[in-house]
Amino acid sequence: MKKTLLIAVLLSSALTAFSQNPAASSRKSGKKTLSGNPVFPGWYADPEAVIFGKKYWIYPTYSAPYNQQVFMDAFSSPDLVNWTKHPRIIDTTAIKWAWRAMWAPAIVEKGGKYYLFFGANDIQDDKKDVGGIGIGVADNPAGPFRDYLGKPLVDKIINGAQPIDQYVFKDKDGQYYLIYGGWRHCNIAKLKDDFTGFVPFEDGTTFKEITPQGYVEGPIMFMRNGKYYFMWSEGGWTGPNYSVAYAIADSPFGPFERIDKILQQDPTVARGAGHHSVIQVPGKDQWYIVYHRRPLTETDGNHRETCIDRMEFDEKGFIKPVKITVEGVKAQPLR
Ligand code: FUB
Repeated sequence: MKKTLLIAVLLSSALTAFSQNPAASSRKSGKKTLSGNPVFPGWYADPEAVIFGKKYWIYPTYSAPYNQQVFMDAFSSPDLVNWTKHPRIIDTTAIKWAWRAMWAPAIVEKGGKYYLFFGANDIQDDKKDVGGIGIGVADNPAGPFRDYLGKPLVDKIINGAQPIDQYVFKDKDGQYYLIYGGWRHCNIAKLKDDFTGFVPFEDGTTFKEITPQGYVEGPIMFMRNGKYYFMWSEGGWTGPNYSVAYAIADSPFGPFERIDKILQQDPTVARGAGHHSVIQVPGKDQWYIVYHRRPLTETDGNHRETCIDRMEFDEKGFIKPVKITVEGVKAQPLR
């Protein structure tokens, strides 16, 4: 082969390899086409991901020592790749009874208002400690959120569940449920229409325990093809083995039988992958898992970062094990 031809062949194959590497071509064009993981800088855990209008939003816990957890930031994105920080959407100056450990936000929009459910104070003894699950309300997803009730919505330890790690699930009939609980117990309760309290179930009880085997904390629920998917975190959140497992049922009350673990550490990528939420691209069977994990170089329990990866189902509807990545996900603008 002539020298010039050889150079041309080598150049062309190098260019092909470059264009097939999204991270490299993204860097070259200056336009980010992959989110990368973490998707934004800083120590942020327990991410609640939602779609409001044409934007993705993530509401995480500010991951720091408990006494410094006196506010929450939020992040919005048009495409999962480019994120804007909205600082201090809520803080304890607006919530008189909350003073530390503001954790695990869960947000819903209803009637043009945004309701941000959060845990505060990490109560250990409901006879002595004030705190539990509260609600902030705002006219805008970026806040500022003010105290909706002036007191916690749940301030007792019921069925053994610490009042933390709330998730608000809207059923197909429009009914909203609060699903929550730490200390290896999970409860479900029917929310009143205006979220000011609960409606008892027909048997007279208000809180039903739906704890599956292995459950520790961080519950979420969603529907796909008429089935109720219940997911939760297992293991200790400060350690490497924190992870996510799931169950499927025909009702939001279960029974939920643990199927498998689908998110966990990868010793070549990160440790302690857990406490997640999921988002579905509207109108498509395309899903993302939004979770926190700890960089391999970090051992401090609070050093948790928010990441996004694809979540896929097999033909029977089971969730496939998630591959956690450094490159994250491709741009997915909302239409
Ligand atoms: O971020 C504080 C706590 O860590 C959460 O409430 C738990 O679920 C764990 O992620």
